[in-house]
Amino acid sequence: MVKSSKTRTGSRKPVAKPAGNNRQDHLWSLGPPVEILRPDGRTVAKEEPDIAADDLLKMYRWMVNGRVFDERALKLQRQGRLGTYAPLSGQEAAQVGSAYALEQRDWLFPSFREHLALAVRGQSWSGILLYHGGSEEGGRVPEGINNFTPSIPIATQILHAVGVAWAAKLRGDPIVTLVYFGDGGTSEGDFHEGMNFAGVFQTPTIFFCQNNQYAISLPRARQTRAETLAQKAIAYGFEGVQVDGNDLLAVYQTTRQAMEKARQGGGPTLIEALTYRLGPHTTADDPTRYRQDEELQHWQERDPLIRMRLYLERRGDWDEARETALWEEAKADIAQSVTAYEQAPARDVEEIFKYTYAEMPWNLQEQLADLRAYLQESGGQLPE
Ligand SMILES: Cc1ncc(C[n+]2csc(CCOP(=O)(O)OP(=O)(O)O)c2C)c(N)n1
Repeated sequence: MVKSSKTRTGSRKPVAKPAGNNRQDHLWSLGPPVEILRPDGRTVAKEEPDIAADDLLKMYRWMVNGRVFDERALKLQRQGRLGTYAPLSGQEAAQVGSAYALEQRDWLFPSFREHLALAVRGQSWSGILLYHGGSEEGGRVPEGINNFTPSIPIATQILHAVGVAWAAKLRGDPIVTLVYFGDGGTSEGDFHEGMNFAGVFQTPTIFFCQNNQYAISLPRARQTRAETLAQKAIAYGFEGVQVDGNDLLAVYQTTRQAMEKARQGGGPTLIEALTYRLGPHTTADDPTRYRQDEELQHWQERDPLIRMRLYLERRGDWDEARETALWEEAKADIAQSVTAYEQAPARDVEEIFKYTYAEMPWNLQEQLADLRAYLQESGGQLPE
């Protein structure tokens, strides 16, 4: 595999070891973000990265599908046909490059914005819509797909990912876990506890931070005084890498390297993917209240889809006709998924009480009884 001309966080510059300190050799200072593709679709290095043409096309297809899905989901919410939804546009390279790099046996732990990563791993778009439509069915990950369900409480999924990785290590099961979280997630205690545990026990975990520059309205600069989020790994004794998160090839290559290292017993890696959320935080948010138009424009020019399309065209693997056909196919596929979602049988409202505990605790039993009494009185009408 061709190395980017830029390198992993500090693999060039080991931090000086003060006398008497028992620091290990695996300490890194900061290097520039890993980059393979420039925004104009040209590669940073002369040599082409060693990624099969078929994989490049598949990953680009996923990115386009993700964009089409995202735009459609946003409209469905606006039309009252979907519940609250967290858009992913702008983060396609970060999600596809990382999810595609994993093997099927590996486990993925999403937060609430990784719809595309879930789809890359085999979950259906209609199932993902069911989740956002409030159906219990949407929370069921089909057998054989090693994705956890989305975690809404920020950073809690990090502990799950480290725990599963540790269990696998103890059992001698050569799997890797990858956990997504945002820049805001790095301020949670769960992040630090998970990172520390992973460092001490050398768990095969990839901490994948999508630094999309905001935690709702809070900008990255207010999140931490640290120059990068990747450098937080240094405190826990393992490698932290910053990567251009809108560069599909750099994300894919960096994640693969972290995965191979983890599988060979090399322990965890923190990857900070520098990206941008082009849309609102969720459908309940208005980003014009805290972001400037110029900033949005700056990132629109770095749209990960444009960069990849230009790259494929330059390689001679792509043209206008294929591009048009791909978007048409993606729109048709997503339209079918929307139909499947809307035609799914309505679920019983009582299900919301049923799937969290093997035995329903007393407080849920009381609430269920209250609901039944209410429905009897209202003639089956739910409250507005
Ligand atoms: C423990 C917890 N605290 C607060 C919230 C409310 N909340 C929802 S999203 C969010 C910001 C998350 O930002 P970031 O981690 O950067 O992820 P992003 O939304 O940008 O993908 C907050 C504070 C929550 N869901 N969970």
